Amino acid sequence: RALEAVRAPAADVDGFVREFLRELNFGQGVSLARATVNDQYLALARTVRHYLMARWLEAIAHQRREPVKAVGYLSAEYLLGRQLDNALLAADLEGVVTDGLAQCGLSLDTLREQEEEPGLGNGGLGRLAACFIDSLATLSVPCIGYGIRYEYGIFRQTFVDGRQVEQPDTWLALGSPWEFPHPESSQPVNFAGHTETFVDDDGSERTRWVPEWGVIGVPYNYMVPGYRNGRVNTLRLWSAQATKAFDLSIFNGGDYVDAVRAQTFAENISKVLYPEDSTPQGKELRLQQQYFFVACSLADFMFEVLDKDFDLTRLPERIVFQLNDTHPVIAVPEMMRLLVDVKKLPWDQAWEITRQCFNYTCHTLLPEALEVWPVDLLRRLLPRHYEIIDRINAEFLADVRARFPGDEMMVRRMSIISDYPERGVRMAHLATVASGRVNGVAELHSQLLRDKVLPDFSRIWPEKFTNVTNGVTPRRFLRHANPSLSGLITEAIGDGWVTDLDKLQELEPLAGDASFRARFREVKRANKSRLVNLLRERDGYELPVEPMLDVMVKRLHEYKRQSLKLLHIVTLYDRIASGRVAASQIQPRTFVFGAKAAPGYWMAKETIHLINAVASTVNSDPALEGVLHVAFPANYNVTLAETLIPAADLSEQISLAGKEASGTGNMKFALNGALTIGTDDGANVEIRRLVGEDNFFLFGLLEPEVADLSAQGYVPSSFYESDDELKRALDLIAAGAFSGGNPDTFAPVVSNLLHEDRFMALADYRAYLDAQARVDAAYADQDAWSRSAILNVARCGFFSSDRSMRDYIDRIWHTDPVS
Ligand code: 26Y
Repeated sequence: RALEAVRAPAADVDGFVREFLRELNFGQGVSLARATVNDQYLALARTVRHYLMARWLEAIAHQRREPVKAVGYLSAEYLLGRQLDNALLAADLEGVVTDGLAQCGLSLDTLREQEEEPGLGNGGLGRLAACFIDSLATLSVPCIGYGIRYEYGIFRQTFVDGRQVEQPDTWLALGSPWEFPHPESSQPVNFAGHTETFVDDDGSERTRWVPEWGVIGVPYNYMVPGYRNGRVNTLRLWSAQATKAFDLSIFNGGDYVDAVRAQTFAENISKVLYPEDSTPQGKELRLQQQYFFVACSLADFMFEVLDKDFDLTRLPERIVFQLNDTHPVIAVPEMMRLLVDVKKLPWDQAWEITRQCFNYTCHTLLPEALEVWPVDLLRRLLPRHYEIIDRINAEFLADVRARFPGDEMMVRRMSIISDYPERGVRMAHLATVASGRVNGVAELHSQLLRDKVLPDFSRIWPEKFTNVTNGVTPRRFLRHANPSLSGLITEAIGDGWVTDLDKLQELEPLAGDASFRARFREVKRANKSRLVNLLRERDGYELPVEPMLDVMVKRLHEYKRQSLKLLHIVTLYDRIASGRVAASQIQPRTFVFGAKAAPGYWMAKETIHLINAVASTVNSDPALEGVLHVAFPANYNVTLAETLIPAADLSEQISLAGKEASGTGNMKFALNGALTIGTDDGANVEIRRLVGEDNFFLFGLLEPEVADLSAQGYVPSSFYESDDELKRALDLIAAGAFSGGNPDTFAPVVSNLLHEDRFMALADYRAYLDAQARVDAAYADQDAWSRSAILNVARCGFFSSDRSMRDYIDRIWHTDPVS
C-alpha cells in the first residue's frame, strides 16, 4: 500500500515552486533561466496534473473494484477548450500558482496564452459533450467519455480578402501535457472482408467475420476533474495506428516504401475532424472513424474495465452508453457482434442486453442532417455489421406488421433500411429501435422530434421518448470566464452557486437594488474593455467601449440566419447614409460576429464574405465612428467565447422557429447577463419562460406559422416588394455598395434570399427590426436594462449542465454517485 500511495505535492507556494522547478528541470530538461514560454507552460501543466493524480488513480481503481454502474458517453466530438484554467479551478490552485510563478518571475497570464485549445468538435454538440463530462465529474458520477483523438481538430479560420480560408489546426505541435497515452491498452479494429458460416464445437451453426484489414486503437487518457470534490473521471480518446502484422506482410514482400505508405493509410483514420456539422457526406473515412472509436470503446469497457470473464448478462448493471447523435450508432451492431459472435450468447439474449445498454440523443430537426449510410458502403466496410442490422430490421418490421397488419406504407416509413433514393441504413431509426430512451435537447425540439422526425416510432413507443433540456457548465462559462461577475455574485450570495446554480435565484431581490445594479454595470463595462483589448491585439480592431455590444456567435448556417442580422445592420447603415436618420439619433452599437463555415458549404462562405464586406464599409465610414462598428474576429472558438460572452449586452438567437434543436450559446449569454433577442425556437422558449417575457425580446414566426407558410408556398420576393426598407437593404447589397461597386460579388447571396430563402429571413425581417427598435428603447434606460440583465442571471440556474445530468440520471441512466 505504501508503495502504491501517490502523494500530491504540498498545496502551498513552496510546494508548488519545488514541483514546478522539478518539472522544468527534469521533465523539460531546461533551467528556469533558459526556459521558453512553452517550456514554462508545459512544466506548469504537468505540475498541475500532479495535484489531481491521486484522486484520478483512486477513481480508476474504484471503477474496477466496485460493482457500480458507469456512464459511457459515446461522442465523435469533444470541444474541450483550454485545460489549464479548468484544472486550476477544479483543484483550487489559482492563488498558489499565481504566487508561485511570481516567485519564479513568471506570470500565469502569459503562460495560459500558450495553450492551444483542443478543438475536437464542430460546435454545439461537441461543446455539450464537454459540459456533460464536467458536470458528471462534479456530481461524482462515474463516467468514461469515449471519443477520437483527432490529430487535427476543427480548422483554424483565417480571412483573406474577407473570404474564409481554412488552415490545419496543429494543436499537438508544441506538446500535449494533458494526455496520457496507453499503448499497452490498445485495441485491434478490423474492417472489410467477408463473413462465413461454420459449425462450432458444440454443433451449432455460427457466423464469423473474416476481415481484410485492421488498425490498432491507442487510447489517450485525459483527466476530467470535478469541481473541488476530489473526483476525477476519464476521457479516453482513441488514436489510430498501423498494425505490425499488416506492415510485416508487405515488408516481407520486400516493398519497404509500400509498407510505410500502408502505415500512413491506417493512421488517416484519426487524422482529422470532419468540419461539416449538418450535412453528412456519406464519406467512407467518416464511417471508418465512427466504427473505429466505437469498436475500441466497447471492447475497452467490456473486456478491460470489466474482467475478461465478466458475466455479460449483467452488463446493464455496470454500464449505460449514451449515443451522442447518430455518429456512434454503429456501436449497436458492434455490441451484438461481440455478444453473439465472440461471446456466443443467443441472439435474443444479446438483443435484450444491448437494448438495455443504449440510449440515444438526437440533436437536429433538419432532415438532411440525419445520417443514412449507403448499403453498398456499409456492407463493404463492415459486412458482419450489415448482416446484424438486417436481422434487427427484419425482426423489428415483423413486429410492426404484427401490430399494424396491412400497413405496408408504415413498414416502409419505419424500416431501418430504406430503398429510396438509394438503399441506405437510417442510423436514427437503428438508434431508436435499439435504445431504451430517445431524447431531444429542449422541450420544443423533443416535441417536434416526436411529431415530425420520428412520428411513427413515438406512436408505437410513446414511453421511449423524453426530453432533457441542454445545459452549460457554470464552472467554465461563469466562474472561469467571468471572474468579475463571479466575484460580485459570490460577494452577494456566497459561492455555493458554482455547484448549485439554482442558488442564483437569491440574486433576484438585488435586481431592485440601485447600488447593486451600478456594480453590475461596472462589471459589464470592465468585461467590454477586456474584450476590446483582446480584439485589438488579436485582430487589430479599434472599437469603442461605450456602445451596446450585440453579439452573434455560432456556426454559419442558413437556418441560423446570420443574413437576417446583416439585413438589420445594412438597414441601419442605409438609414444614416441616405440621411433618413441622423447618426446622432441612432443608439450606438458594436456588432460582433463569430462563425466558421463548413469548407464545402458555399452559401455559408459567401455570407462570411458579405459580413466582412459590410464590416469594412461600416468601420471605415467616418460618419459612423462611435455609432456603428462591426467586428468579425476570425477563428471563433471556446477560448474567444470565454472573453466575448461576458462582455455582451445583447445575444442574437434568431434561427427560424423549429430549426434550432436547442442552442447552448443562448444559455451562456443569458447566464452572463446579456438580454436575448430571439425567435420562439429551441431552448429560447424555456429561457424566455424563465427570465420573463419582459426581459426577453421575442420576434418572428412561430413554428406552426412557419409550417403554414411553407404549405401555402412561401414567396420571399413578396416581402421584398412590400417593405421599402428591406428592398433598399437588398438593393444596396445588390448594387455593390459593399463590394466596391461590383454588383456581381454578392449577387448569389441576394438572389438566394430573394428567390429561395429556405429559412424565411425576409418573412421575419420587419418583426426583427421592430424588436431591435424595442431593444434600443430599452437600452436607453440603463437602469431598467441592468435590472433585466440581473434577472436573466438570477433566473438561469436551470441551464446548468449539472441539472441536465441529473435529468439524464433520473429519466434515463439510473446511475448513482459514488462517495
Ligand atoms: C453527421 C455530421 C455531418 C454531423 C456532425 C456534427 C452532424 C451534426 C453535427 C453537429 C450538430 C450539432 O452541433 N448540433 C447542435 O447540438 C447542440 C447540442 O445539443 C444544439 O444546442 C444545437 O441546437 C444543435 O444544432
